[in-house]
Amino acid sequence: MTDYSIIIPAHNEEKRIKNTLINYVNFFRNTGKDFEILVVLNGCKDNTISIVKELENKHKEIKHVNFDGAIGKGGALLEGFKLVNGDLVTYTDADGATLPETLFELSKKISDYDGIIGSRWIKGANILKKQPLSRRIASRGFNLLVRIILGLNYKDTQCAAKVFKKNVIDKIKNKVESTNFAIDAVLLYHIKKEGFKIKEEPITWEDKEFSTLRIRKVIPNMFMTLVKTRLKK
Ligand SMILES: Nc1nc2c(ncn2[C@@H]2O[C@H](COP(=O)(O)OP(=O)(O)O)[C@@H](O)[C@H]2O)c(=O)[nH]1
Ligand SMILES: [Mg+2]
Repeated sequence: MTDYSIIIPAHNEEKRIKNTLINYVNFFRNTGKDFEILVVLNGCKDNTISIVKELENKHKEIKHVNFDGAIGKGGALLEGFKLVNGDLVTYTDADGATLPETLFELSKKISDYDGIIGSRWIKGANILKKQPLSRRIASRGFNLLVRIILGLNYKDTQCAAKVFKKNVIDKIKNKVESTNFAIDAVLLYHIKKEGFKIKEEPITWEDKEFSTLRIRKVIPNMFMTLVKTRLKK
């Protein structure tokens, strides 16, 4: 039995992923929980794959899958959901913005909820380093769109610190299509539609350099994804 599945989507992460994987393995070994870390890669043009393979050979908890197609962050998460077995299915970023202890503490608060999502925008959040101003503005704009288009009442759908019970993921994984950065909001939309209870909790978080997200490029796609998600029966 696996207690925790930790999915990490990764694209050109040679500068950030090694520390993150080592921190996660070391931390979770000390929790005494059974865990697996699944790195879902696609389209890497740098050294990420060999870095991940090397760590996979050293640490039995780390696995990876690699896809040729441009499946995006969303597609990577959806592929990851098909492959994991943990009682709790969690995901985070390769950049290490969410520390393993933060994800673990979050998961401990799940109790009767079906999922628990980390939030940088509710009272009590501890932001060690803020995102650049342009990203913070985009974040609030996107949050407004998520509220208007999807009717979700969360302050931060996009934070890479999510914990769900396995049955939640099993129920929705085949209903979700988004392959881009809007995946978080789309997942939460379907989860709400199924009547699951999700709690938003403040977390400790630190912005990291070398973001893979180019806002001007992705915002139109993310917007269209929200609209399509809402219009689909
Ligand atoms: N597999 C896969 N992962 C991706 C893709 N684009 C972004 N990611 C990963 O998604 C996560 C979020 O990206 P990140 O650069 O941290 O975005 P930010 O935190 O919003 O600035 C990181 O782990 C990225 O490596 C993609 O096209 N495919
Ligand atoms: Mg990130």
